[in-house]
Amino acid sequence: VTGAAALQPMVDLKSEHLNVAKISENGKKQRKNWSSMWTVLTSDELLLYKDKQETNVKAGGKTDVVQLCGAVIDWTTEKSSKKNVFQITTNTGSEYLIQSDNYSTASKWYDAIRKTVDSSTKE
Ligand code: I3S
Repeated sequence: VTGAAALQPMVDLKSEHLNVAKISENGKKQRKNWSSMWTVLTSDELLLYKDKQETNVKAGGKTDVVQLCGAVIDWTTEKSSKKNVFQITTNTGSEYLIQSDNYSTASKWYDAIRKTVDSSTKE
């Protein structure tokens, strides 16, 4: 899914601000830098925006795109001292930590992303 179709969020999950730190890109370790991102889950991608307003910008507004096909998602207590942190590792070797201080928010996103990983990987 590309372009306008990728901007169509799944209806059953709200877009929301989550704390995100990209810790490696294509297998190359990066310095951890947490930032609050506006996250949107589509049928096969997690879209990351600097803020909510950017979702209205059709081109170039996306800060990052996490490809969920073939990705692995797991809770982690080792990669951060923060609570409620899960990691997404993409099939190209990029690693993201995602966190919310609110457990129900974090687990709701974990469950939805894991389902999306499973369904997009089977296709
Ligand atoms: O894994 P680290 O290096 O302990 O992660 C911390 C750093 O990213 C730190 O930034 P500086 O390297 O600029 O000090 C952040 O402020 C911390 O939040 C990171 O640790 P946590 O445990 O919060 O993920």
